[in-house]
Amino acid sequence: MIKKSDSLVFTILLFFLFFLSPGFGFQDTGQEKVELKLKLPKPMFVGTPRNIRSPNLERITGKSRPPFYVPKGTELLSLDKPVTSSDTEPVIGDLGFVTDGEKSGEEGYYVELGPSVQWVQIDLGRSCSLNAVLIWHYHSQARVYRDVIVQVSDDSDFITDVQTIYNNDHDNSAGLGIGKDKEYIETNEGRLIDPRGVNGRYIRLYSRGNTSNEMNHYVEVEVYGTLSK
Ligand SMILES: [Ca+2]
Ligand SMILES: [Ca+2]
Repeated sequence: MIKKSDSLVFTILLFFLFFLSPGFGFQDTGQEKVELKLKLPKPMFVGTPRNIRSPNLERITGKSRPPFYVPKGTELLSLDKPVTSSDTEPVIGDLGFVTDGEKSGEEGYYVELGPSVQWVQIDLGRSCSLNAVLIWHYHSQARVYRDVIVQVSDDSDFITDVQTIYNNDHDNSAGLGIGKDKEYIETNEGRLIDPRGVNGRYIRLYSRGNTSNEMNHYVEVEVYGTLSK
């Protein structure tokens, strides 16, 4: 004979088996995640730089970035997409370098914009749900770019509906508001920003010089996501 307490235990067990079964998606939002596969350029320097001083710099671990997971179906959206900039006549290189897929740290692969606050902007062509943004400013030398701010909008002028997905301007020297993110040293890994699925057609990236000089540079920016429904 089955006791009442036994059947209760059985019911609880069934309950957990159902909710924890694969595919139910109880532990997240039901969206299957896969590792984001990246093609990294070869490193241009080795070792951990120790001579860089900056008040908002993240702790240097010397470790490589752990795998990053994105919703299944996420793809590279930015390749060869049009790029505009606050500096319409770059000092070196071409704005097209930002999305041409070339990420080498060698000479001839970066675009150089003028000093002070400058931005580049990528037009994805239509509104997308964004799952990862990777930035390589310049990785042939250990340096920190100032006031790295990344925004997403459906407005090409970034006046309305602007969402900030990264801001390491801790003292508001770029004038776009104080950010809580940390400054970091450029490497061949690029900087990975998690936009957490925000929607937008345009991505705008700001900077204000770097620890080596006053200029602003981009080797490549990659934007990963899915087309918005
Ligand atoms: Ca490039
Ligand atoms: Ca600042």
